[in-house]
Amino acid sequence: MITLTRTGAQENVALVTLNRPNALNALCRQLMQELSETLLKIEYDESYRVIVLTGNEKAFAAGADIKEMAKLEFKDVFQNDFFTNWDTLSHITKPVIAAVNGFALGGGTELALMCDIVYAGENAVFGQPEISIGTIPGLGGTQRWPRFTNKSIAMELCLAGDKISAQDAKEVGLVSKIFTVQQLIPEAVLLADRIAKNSPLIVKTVKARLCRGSSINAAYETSLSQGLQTEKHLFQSTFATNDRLEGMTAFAEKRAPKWTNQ
Ligand code: CO8
Repeated sequence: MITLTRTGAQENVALVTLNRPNALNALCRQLMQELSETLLKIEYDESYRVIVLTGNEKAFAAGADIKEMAKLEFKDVFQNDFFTNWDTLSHITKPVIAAVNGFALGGGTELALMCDIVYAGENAVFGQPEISIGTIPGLGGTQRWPRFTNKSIAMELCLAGDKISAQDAKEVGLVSKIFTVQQLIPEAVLLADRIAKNSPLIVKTVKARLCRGSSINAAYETSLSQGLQTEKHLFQSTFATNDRLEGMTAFAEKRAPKWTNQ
């Protein structure tokens, strides 16, 4: 249900494809287990620098598998923790770009919200329709939407279950760029290439939860003053790396930097 393809100009981009087309990539337990395993494999393989997460042209993911969930009782989701590992994506320290064509609903939108950058195809549809099936977002939707946008938009999405277009998603700040359906993945891979040519160590400092600190992610998880302090400490810490010295020296010497990841 998950395909992993090595791609990019330097063959260091992991293209992870949700591959359950008959159910519009609905997120069933097996798919999420395979996704979690694939992401962890990429996380610990140094030859991968950046991840692009995508689906197919009709669906990124139409949400959690409603047919599978319909049978569950409280004890299954609480005591037996049916949804274990469903949030692995949010713990990955390598940059993740979502390339969203088609439906990204419920858990599909929430996967996109967990990614660092969201590119959308012009046919993309986002939304939190859980309310219409008698439940609420469970993979972070009620928490991340207010941080990405504002209370009013978050409430509208989660209370009415409205679907929004790629253009709307760009206007509210979830999506950074929109492309044609065909151009979406090539453009996401080009972006991944631009990220991958930087020092992995410094990329990690921008993105990752190093000792629970991070730079951009801190903006979503702390107050402004704590976030500014985290940024300052991480900025200072780059001066303990060779890659910071190399990057600045290479600029002054008008040459490309040679990263050693140290
Ligand atoms: N679950 C299971 N099957 C699905 C799902 C789904 N979410 N979405 C689509 N499918 C299946 C359909 O049942 C259909 O199967 P079949 O051919 O066997 O009948 C097939 O995919 C094609 O779907 P449609 O015929 O419905 O295609 P349409 O183009 O007519 O409609 C829609 C596309 C609008 C996307 C429609 O399928 C739809 O509304 N899907 C459900 C969307 C939804 O409500 N998603 C939210 C689910 S709840 C959720 O995500 C909560 C996440 C919280 C997780 C918590 C973890 C801790």
